[in-house]
Amino acid sequence: MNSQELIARLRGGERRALARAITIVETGGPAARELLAAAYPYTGSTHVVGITGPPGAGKSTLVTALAQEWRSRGATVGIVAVDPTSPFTGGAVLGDRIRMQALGGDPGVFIRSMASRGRLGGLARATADAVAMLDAAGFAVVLIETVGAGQGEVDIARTAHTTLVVEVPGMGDDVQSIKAGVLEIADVFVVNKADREGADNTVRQLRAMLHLADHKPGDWEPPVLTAIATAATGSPAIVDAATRHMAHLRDSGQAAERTRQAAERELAAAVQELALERLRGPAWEQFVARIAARERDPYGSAEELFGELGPT
Ligand SMILES: Nc1nc2c(ncn2[C@@H]2O[C@H](COP(=O)(O)OP(=O)(O)OP(=O)(O)O)[C@@H](O)[C@H]2O)c(=O)[nH]1
Ligand SMILES: [Mg+2]
Repeated sequence: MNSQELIARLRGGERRALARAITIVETGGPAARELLAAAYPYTGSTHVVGITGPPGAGKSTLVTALAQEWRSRGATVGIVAVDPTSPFTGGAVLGDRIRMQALGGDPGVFIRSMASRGRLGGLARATADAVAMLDAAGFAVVLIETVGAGQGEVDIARTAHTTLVVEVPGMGDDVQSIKAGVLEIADVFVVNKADREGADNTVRQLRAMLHLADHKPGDWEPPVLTAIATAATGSPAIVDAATRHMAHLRDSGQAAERTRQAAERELAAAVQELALERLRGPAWEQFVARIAARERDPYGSAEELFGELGPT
């Protein structure tokens, strides 16, 4: 089946075509590029929502509850669960399957787990490409679950229009530790496990922290909401906030600017991927060895490699 045909089937609602398309883009290479090119005209209408937070915060449970809330409003939902720690789709993912079981059998929901397979450009790239497939397939909302707040998650968050940062009560003084990185990417804070003691305190601390942050008039003010994901409590307010955030992005012109930035990142990544693929010829290892031995420098070597490509 060629790319055009696969995209046509995926757009026609064939789940197996969608699953196959995601596998292809996850693997990368020329086949992935061809597929992305065929899908590209049909992308750009999905609301992409990232959900991040520490291990065990209840992200998968919350994703399930939010997906149900969006479904009840008539929106179709794609879910991408990213596990950067596992080279395969391992144990955590199995747990997710169970957690997200409530969504099984709903044709308006598509769940996919992704793990790092050492693809060039990394997991963030593979995730963005998987999201593009769900986008082309017409899902109104795509939820991306990632653990923690490392650089990888920040990169993945850039794929999202709206980033929900999930915290849990009992952070205590640890509230300091979430400041870096997370504050910049959080559009909505969710204090999950609000059935536990200390939720009010965590909400207060987060609000105090946000109050100290730089803030210009007209900026989006990240709300701090509570949830009991296991009881689906708080989901309507969270979905409302995410929807309001997307409207804010559109009204303020930030959505267009983000689209431009994303386009530039995609172009830069494509150029990098293509350049590496073309230049990793027979001479590559020799260059590597000579650079390692300090006989050559990386920049001069790169220029020579590009020169060997000849004029195009
Ligand atoms: N008490 C309580 N437990 C919850 C709540 N939400 C989730 N849990 C429980 O917390 C545990 C972890 O939930 P997950 O949804 O797997 O958390 P996660 O953040 O996806 O975990 P990882 O993906 O492994 O990082 C499970 O046992 C859930 O049942 C909540 O609101 N209250
Ligand atoms: Mg999870």
